[in-house]
Amino acid sequence: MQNKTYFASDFHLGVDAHTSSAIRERKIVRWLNSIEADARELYLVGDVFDHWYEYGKTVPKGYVRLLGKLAGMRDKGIPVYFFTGNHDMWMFRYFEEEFGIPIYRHPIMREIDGKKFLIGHGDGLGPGDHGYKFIKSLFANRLAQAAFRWLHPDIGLGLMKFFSVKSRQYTADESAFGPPEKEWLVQFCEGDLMSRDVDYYIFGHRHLPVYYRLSNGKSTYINLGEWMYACSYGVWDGHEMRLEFFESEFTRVYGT
Ligand SMILES: [Mn+2]
Repeated sequence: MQNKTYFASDFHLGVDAHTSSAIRERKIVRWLNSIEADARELYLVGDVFDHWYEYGKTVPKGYVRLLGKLAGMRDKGIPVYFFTGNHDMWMFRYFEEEFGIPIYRHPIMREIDGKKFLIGHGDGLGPGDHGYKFIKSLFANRLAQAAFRWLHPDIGLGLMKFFSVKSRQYTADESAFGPPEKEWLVQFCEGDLMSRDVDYYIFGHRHLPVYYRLSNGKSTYINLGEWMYACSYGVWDGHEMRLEFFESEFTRVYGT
């Protein structure tokens, strides 16, 4: 029965980490094979690619196993939603046109089985993240995007890979889970709850699997973690939201 909603983020394909990008891509496809039978929807919540740029007539080499798998899921009628992260902001029309996968650049509200979900990559939200907010304003600039298009792709994508490593240094998104007042996304959720009602906040970007009960006692902030080490993902089964791990030796959940 297709009654589960799946969420994952931060695959960072294109960069080698604990596992190489090629091994990780195959693992992600195995995960998608394993969830396909009961998946009602799939949300890929940003930084799927470590760097990406779409030109008028061409896209970066590689990732064909993942793209083929996503195409197959879409052809079977499973909705897939894609969010840009800080590393793959320059995704444009290709996913919509080729796969029927919409791209979201900002958090969206979704009602699923009567519960309210706010879903987004989580970059640049909350009080901090200043270095990153500067890079984001540069990358979101239309003139910069248009100028970049005129570079030869070998040069342009090389530059992107360089900036992608820089961006990770600025965002320092792999530091340990701090006290709540230091966690920008916890702060964002607490502030956001003052003006509206949300049951689940689903974010990536933090690179730590987090399951954190917010101070109103009923809302939850979930961070999906990443796939360079933990291979964590979120699943909503109609009653509860869980964090799970796929073929992983790093199974720690923070904030609980
Ligand atoms: Mn990331």
